Amino acid sequence: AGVAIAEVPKLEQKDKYKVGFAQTESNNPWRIAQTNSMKAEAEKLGFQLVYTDAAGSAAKQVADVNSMIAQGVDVIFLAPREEKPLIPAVMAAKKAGIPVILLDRSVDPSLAKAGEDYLTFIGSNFVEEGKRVAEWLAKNANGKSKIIELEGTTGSSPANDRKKGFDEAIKAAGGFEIVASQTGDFARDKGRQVAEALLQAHPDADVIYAHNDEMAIGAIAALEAAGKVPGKDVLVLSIDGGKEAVQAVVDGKIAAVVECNPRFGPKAFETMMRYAKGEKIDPMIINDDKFYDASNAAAELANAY
Ligand code: GYE
Repeated sequence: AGVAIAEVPKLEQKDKYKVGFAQTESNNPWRIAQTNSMKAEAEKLGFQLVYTDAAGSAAKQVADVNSMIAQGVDVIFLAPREEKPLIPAVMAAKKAGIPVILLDRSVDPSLAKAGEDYLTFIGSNFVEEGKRVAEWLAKNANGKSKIIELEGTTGSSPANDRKKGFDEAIKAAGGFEIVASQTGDFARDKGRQVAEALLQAHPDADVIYAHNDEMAIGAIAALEAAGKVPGKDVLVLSIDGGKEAVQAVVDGKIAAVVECNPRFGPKAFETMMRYAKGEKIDPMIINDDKFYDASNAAAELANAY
């Protein structure tokens, strides 16, 4: 075996940086809020931002990172679409001497390590998010027990971990059954279509757990089209906490949402500059997530992205 360099490339201290941000897709309000937050912070600091949008393709995202390397950026912020396919991009940046900071999604921990191959992961604890949804359900199910799970993008860290956290906690709670679990790719219309098919196959399902707001909103459309009343016949649960979903909680259509905050800009750039100063950076920087249900949604609506 060759000699692996167990160190993240250094970052020089400078007044102005050229920074890459490799976004994964822009098909939902969460992604747009994240991009806007990154752009606003770069502008505030007077840094040049090289922004790319992989449009839902891991292969394009790898190419985007390679192009940033060729353009000589100082640092790369990467929101890896899936855990495994983005490993070559992380390794290529390391080899080129460019530190990588993972934003909001992670890569396979057996293939790339924080503090060695990339600097750190900044984002939510997705296992915990799924667990919080399950624990809320266990307390507030009112006899409902047959769950349809709409998974996020296959192979992405939030889909893997939101499933793990929820499934384990719901099993531990006892009395529930996940009757179907299928991907809706974190997308509204895919979520609607998958929910429609699964509701036909499992007409007795009375809970829908969606790994993000977009699929939950799609599922609400599927329920209404099937003549069911969301919030009454079927409890809908979600993660993200964007305005539209928090409004749906106010309206009684979504029962509860765990927030996943997309406003990464300030923390992302602050972390990068602390690293340049020579500070030690934690391998994981975990965001605090709020929780919305009927008890606080109206009051929190104005704060939602
Ligand atoms: O929940 C979803 C987005 O990676 C945490 O990706 C993020 C997720 C978020 O497209 O809406």
